[in-house]
Amino acid sequence: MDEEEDGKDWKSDVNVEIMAEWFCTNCIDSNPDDESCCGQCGEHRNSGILEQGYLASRDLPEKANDMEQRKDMSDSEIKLHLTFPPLWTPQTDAASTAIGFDERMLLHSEVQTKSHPHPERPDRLRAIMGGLSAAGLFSGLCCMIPSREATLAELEWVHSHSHVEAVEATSLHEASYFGRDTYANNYSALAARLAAGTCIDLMTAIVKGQILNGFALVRPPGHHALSATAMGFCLHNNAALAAKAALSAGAKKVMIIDWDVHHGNGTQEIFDSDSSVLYVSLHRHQAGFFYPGTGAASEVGIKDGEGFSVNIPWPCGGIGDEDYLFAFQNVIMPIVEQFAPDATIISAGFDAAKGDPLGGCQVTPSGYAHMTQLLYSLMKGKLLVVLEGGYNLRSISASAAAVLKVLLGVSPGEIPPSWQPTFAGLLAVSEACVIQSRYWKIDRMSLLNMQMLLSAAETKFKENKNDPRQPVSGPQAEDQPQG
Ligand code: X5A
Ligand code: ZN
Repeated sequence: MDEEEDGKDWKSDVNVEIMAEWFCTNCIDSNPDDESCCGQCGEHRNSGILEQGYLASRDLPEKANDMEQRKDMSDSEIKLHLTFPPLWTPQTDAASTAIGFDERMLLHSEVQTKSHPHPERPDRLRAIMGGLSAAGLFSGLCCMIPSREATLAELEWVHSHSHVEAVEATSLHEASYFGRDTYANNYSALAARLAAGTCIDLMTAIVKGQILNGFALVRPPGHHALSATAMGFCLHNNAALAAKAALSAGAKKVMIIDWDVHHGNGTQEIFDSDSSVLYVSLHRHQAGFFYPGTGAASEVGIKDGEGFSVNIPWPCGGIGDEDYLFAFQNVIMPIVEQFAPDATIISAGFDAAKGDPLGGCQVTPSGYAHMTQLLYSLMKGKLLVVLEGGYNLRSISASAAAVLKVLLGVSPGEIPPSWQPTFAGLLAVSEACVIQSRYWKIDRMSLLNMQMLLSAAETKFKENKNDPRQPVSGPQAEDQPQG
């Protein structure tokens, strides 16, 4: 009543903004103003994801959520408002699962100058943290290790001095860029040091047996960061730093398995000639036309490191659980068993997940759980999971929860025997097998089996309009029961 009389409701048409589109909070796709649900992922425009629902970041006062106001808060004041206070004490029993997280990593965000929001956004960590809490996986089940900033000397374990300086220098500017897609603001260098330090400490605690395993919920991501270059949303290479930490804590052989949908060109480069670190990656490659373009099956490492890079390059998008698990069973696990790592790091991007706006693949939480379980069994639980990419909030929350469950000892059970690779998956896996058999024992029967499947599938492939995503039928389906 009052308002109407005051005329507060009335808007002059001078300042009315014409809102022609809105961006989905869940997947950042743009939608026309007259649509109420996202055409890409189905999220309702006002679903309240992050603001009210189970994905909300609890207890954070408005002040701490507001970048502008937060600038005036001291470090200790920000710490006071931490949603999840550190619970870890050095005597934690060795069966525990630790989470690494620090809300200051949310301060790294793109100063909005573009028409479209950047996919690598603070909400990613809010969504995952909220999702894990809602799944009941936090309280009582996990512990948190205190976050720590990596020192500049530690960053130079894998990066050049000038790279470290270049990243540090961004804190003096409100907005900087490394290339077109890798942004920094005043807080990015801090966030990147925290991400790296958290990974280093989790890895060290695992190798020393203080905790069983850990999940580093960190950003900015790391696997594209080269020794001298920030790129692909990555500033410092968190997984590579964790590998160095494992070596300096006494591990002799470290494995990094990278299931982010993009090839981890940074990690591969850093350990290219190093035989103490085995780098394994599954990624969408498309003959080099998918970002960042590297990661062909023929890239196997150089010098002493020859045979210590394993690439499984998907020829197209749309790859899902069946192909990922087929790769694990036929190339990855055999090689990992022979390498016998003392420490294993998963570069866990969730952008191969169903619904991801960048990846265009089909992996489900169950697929991520099975991959984790295979590595868990081999490593007797000793795993460090490091978050890389993943841009659909619901997909990454569900996937991270599925992985964490396995870390906590809940097995997803047997891999469904009905899972069969697609023609595209079979193509990539058999190519990797043939190349890697120069360095590792690959079971001759499974090589032969793959070759048979492949030639049978090739015929079908040509008959069925060349669809590389069609499943190939296993020998069971072809063999008629005898007698
Ligand atoms: C960490 C990650 C993707 C970069 C894509 C750049 N980066 N177009 O997923
Ligand atoms: Zn990625």
